[in-house]
Amino acid sequence: MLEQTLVLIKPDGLKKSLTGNILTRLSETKLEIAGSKIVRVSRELAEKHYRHMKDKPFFEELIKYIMGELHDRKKVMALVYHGENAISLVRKVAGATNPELAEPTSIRGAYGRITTTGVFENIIHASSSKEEAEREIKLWFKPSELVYRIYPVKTVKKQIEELDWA
Ligand code: FUP
Repeated sequence: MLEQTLVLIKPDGLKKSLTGNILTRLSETKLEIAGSKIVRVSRELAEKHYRHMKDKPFFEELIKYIMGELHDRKKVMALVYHGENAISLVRKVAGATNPELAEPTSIRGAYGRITTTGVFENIIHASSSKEEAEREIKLWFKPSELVYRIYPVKTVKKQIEELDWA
């Protein structure tokens, strides 16, 4: 089934200079990258992304983690991978959520850790289901930022102020 999935290389992945290694591992899936960018994560975006974790005791730490406040590296790399069975292929290379239980050669198994406060610093995010992938891709990307789109789009007229080169 043709799918797209959201991958985030989290602030610890960037701080540890693992971007290249992670992209190499993800290329084993033979999926195509449909979009990519570096994002400074606002609290609003972080809370929307992790809305399903809202009641967890570690929610605040999780928000600080994805915003880069635990690593003094306030950015993530966001990517959309595109292709057949993209969601499960990327989840397999990513490994289990808990880096201690993740297969040692998976990205999380190889590079993740659990902090003394109990947060899983698991290096990357990968969408967990078709529904979550659609919600997350629409949250992180505009249609114009993707070279392949699998969700319907519409044209809207917007009058917005934006930065341009001076
Ligand atoms: P995943 O889909 O693998 O990202 O996992 P979840 O959506 O269940 O969890 C989201 C994030 O919460 C994980 F990336 C790490 C963090 N987490 C913890 O820190 N401790 C836990 O016990 C569970 C999740």
